[in-house]
Amino acid sequence: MTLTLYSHPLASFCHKVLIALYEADTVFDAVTVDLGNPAEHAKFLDLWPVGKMPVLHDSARNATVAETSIIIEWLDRHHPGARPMLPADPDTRLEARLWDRFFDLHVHEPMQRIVFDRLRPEDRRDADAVAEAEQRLVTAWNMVETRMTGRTWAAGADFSIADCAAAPALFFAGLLVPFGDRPALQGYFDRLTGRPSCRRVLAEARPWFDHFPFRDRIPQRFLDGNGA
Ligand SMILES: N[C@@H](CCC(=O)N[C@@H](CS)C(=O)NCC(=O)O)C(=O)O
Repeated sequence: MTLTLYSHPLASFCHKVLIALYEADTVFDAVTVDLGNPAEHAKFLDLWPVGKMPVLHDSARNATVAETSIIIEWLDRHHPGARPMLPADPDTRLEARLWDRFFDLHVHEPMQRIVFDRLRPEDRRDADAVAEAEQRLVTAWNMVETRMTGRTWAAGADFSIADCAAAPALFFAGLLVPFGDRPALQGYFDRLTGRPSCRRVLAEARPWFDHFPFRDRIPQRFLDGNGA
């Protein structure tokens, strides 16, 4: 197999790349990496010393590709599938890149802060940092509500890299700071989680949900498979 993705079914940034792979119907080998296993962790650090998942190996070009946005661009360029994730029009492509960055930096990142804080022992938690991350998510929700009013996808008319970034970020962050009365954001989330690629990723994550510290907030439809 030319392509190997080193990832984990519960890891939200891995979901972003898996969605792109499933959208394109790209064939690849999936290697599940358990970062909690010291031997596997050490092996993964040899591949990408930063230690962040996912990482793609492309044996056809003898290339190790990291960072989700770069992996998706690499796939579009070297293994184009049924649907490109980077829009062809340069201005729309830039918009897609902007919203990809937005969802990674202003939704996914504060979500990770809150989750990592919860995984720490209680006496090492940082309530101020959590409150700040929650406030960033409120700001993000207001921005997405404005952006998605009258739109189907985040950039251009078609599903793109921006939507790959949005799906896992909204799924997990929405459990921490609810969307509230924001119909455009809620409608976008429902479209994303109804998409076959996203449903497949959530179905593969389901057996691992017990390891997520806010599992009790996951709506029942995602736990029993009706929403995913
Ligand atoms: N900017 C990176 C972020 C990747 C990332 O944060 N991955 C998480 C999993 S969702 C990870 O590997 N965490 C392990 C760790 O921090 O030790 C990307 O887009 O690929």
